[in-house]
Amino acid sequence: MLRTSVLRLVGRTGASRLSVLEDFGPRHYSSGSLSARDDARDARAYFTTPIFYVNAAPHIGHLYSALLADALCRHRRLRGPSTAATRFSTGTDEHGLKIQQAAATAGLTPTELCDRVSEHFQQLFQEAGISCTDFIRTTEARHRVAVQHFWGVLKSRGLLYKGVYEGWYCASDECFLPEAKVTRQPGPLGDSFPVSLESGHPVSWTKEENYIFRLSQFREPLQRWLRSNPQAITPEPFHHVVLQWLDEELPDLSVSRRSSHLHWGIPVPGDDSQTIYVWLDALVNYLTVIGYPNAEFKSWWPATSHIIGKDILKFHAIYWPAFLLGAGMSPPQRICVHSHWTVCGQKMSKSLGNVVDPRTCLNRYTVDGFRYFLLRQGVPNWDCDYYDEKVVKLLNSELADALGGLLNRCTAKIINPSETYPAFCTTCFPSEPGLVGPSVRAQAEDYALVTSVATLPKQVADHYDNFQIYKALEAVSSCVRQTNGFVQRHAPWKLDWESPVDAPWLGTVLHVALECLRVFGTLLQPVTPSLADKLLSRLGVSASERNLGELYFLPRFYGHPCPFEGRRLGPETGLLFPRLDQSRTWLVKAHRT
Ligand code: ME8
Repeated sequence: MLRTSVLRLVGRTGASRLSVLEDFGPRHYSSGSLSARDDARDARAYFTTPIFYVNAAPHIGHLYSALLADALCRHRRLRGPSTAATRFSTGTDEHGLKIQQAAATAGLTPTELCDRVSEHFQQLFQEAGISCTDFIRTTEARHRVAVQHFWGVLKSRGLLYKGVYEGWYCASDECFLPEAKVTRQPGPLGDSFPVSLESGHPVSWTKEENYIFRLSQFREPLQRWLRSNPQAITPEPFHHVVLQWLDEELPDLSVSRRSSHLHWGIPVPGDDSQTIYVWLDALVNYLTVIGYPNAEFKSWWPATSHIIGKDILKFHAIYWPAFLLGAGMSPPQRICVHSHWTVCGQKMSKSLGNVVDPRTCLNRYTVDGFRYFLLRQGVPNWDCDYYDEKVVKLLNSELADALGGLLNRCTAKIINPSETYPAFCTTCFPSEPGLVGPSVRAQAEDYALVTSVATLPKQVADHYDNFQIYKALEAVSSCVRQTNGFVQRHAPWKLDWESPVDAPWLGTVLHVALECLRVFGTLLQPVTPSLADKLLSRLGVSASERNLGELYFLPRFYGHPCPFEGRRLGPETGLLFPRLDQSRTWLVKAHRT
């Protein structure tokens, strides 16, 4: 009975996979806007970050996860009104042994600790411009209702039984470990103690009667789900890893702890002597947010993209889909996995004292600057090392010099005295390359620039769809460089507005460069919202002209009217991104080997 319903659900999930914008047809003419058909495809989207433990203050890794989700969500909203049905949740994971112990160590009640640290996360996310629609705390009453209901469903389907669990438990990671995943570490007095091979955190031997979930029944359904949804886990190497894990035996999973040992959690319904395992409790947050167990949750599930760090892949790619299948629901549509930020080549940890405080970074590098840095440098497939010189170098070169310099070159009074979007001259820059004539001024490289910028929005959308935001930013940055090359090649500062020969070409050079800047500003909105707003406002682009659906690059080149031509630029508001001072004291110095 169970098996039939599982198979049916897997089939349905396969059919409704998150689509990639594979078919990019221009709506009106050959520019790089996204088509309405693409927008309509997946009307609803629900993005989530992990909910973060409140045992310690947030660091740049937590902010990074939230930024990835934020950028994905903002990019989707920009695609047009039909994609506005977007939900984005984050929050704090407040139950479990880890929090119970951290509160005791800090001399606080668990509630005091949770309130305090959850507030830190909320403040950080607000400061960093995280546009979440929901912030969940697992200590909320609505969550308790959802978890206990979910538990009841698993129980009624015969998936929970009572048994004795004996083995290792790691409180820091809140997980059970087989003997093969435990090693011994030398202690300070020549003794040794058992630790998790993966995380290095201490483990302790546990033997108690718990409720056990029949996880072993789900090995094949999980394999089928992953094989028929090759994009369910992105990037691909993580998908592969999970399939490898599933090649091995999948033991049943203990999903409760004795309340005398773990009291800080949600009691098992009908059995107060047991507390629900914190990971089962935590994972259900994704359902609580969308209204579970009320039927309204069905309009958002399973249109979900979970953004997670690689450390919690097993919980999201094995336990969670198995729980969902067990409860008669579809697995999430997509799990987007990213690697970790290290500091000077080392894992960030309180005990090493190398935790980078994200609020200091936001103050130091500005909100947009630091958002840009993390999203431009963070690569999902590999760990990325943090140090301050890297931030300063990147932001000075890409935001201050390349982008800011380009804007300045095209809008400065000395070059653009009328402070307008000048006219584009089709004789100077005919749409057909290779034409010769006395007034033709465009060169082969200029046509290459037009092609690059025209196809940029689609390229960027593909990178977002493939969870490669850093590649989207790399592509924008490369086009910014190309545009600077274009301006440099034609040196508008050497052309004369008063000369009837120069003026049409001078206007055209500025028009093309401003059009490129308009595309860059529009595409940068998900990553650097304030900087993009400043840039687009300076160009005189109104709020209703900033969607990707309306992003038609250089329409005059394609023989269409341009609404910006002849328009006054917006007011001058100073440097787009002031250069950062190299001589500051560093928080984290470069690590040289
Ligand atoms: O695991 N680099 O919470 P957590 C990048 N409560 N990202 C990092 C990182 C780093 N160095 N360190 C942490 C938990 N992260 C559970 C989650 S979800 C139902 C429950 C990010 O506070 C990354 O997203 O330990 C990682 O998966 C998450 O924070 C772990 O946060």
